[in-house]
Amino acid sequence: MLSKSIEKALNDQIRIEAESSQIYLAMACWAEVKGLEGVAGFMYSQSNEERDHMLKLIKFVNERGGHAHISALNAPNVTFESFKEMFEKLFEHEVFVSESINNLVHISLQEKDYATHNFLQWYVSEQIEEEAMARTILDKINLIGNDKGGLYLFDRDIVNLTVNSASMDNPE
Ligand code: OFO
Repeated sequence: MLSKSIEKALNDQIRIEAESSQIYLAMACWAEVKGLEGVAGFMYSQSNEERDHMLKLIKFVNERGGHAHISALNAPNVTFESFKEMFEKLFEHEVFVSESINNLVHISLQEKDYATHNFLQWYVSEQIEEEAMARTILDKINLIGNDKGGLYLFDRDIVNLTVNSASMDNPE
């Protein structure tokens, strides 16, 4: 059975995951209208993953005697100066999500809720992967600089990143 404070903290995380999904959906749209098909595909897939993260939390809350709340969401940014700025925002957002997960882990330990603590370990690992992937992408973008040919290859190759992470990363 979840305590009221853990239930509230998990519900806050449900909203964060839902907002993450919307943020990446907006990024997918921006990339798609700019003709960056590969980047758009990557962002659509990220958006789906975030929705899965949200659903996993919803099921957990409801199964443990709580009530998952579906709440209003903040509107995401819909335009970006460049695809580099967009990926910087993605990285910053993932760092923010990691902090939020860490905070949840902390609360679960304080309350001696070991079931929630155990459940959250999946999110801890997930955040390590997502931050590492965002860092790798930013490194590649810095290498490309203003080279159009490099951007063409980046947009083509990011599709493989999507496929790899999707097959590695099926939330049950
Ligand atoms: Fe990428 O954040 Fe969910 O957990």
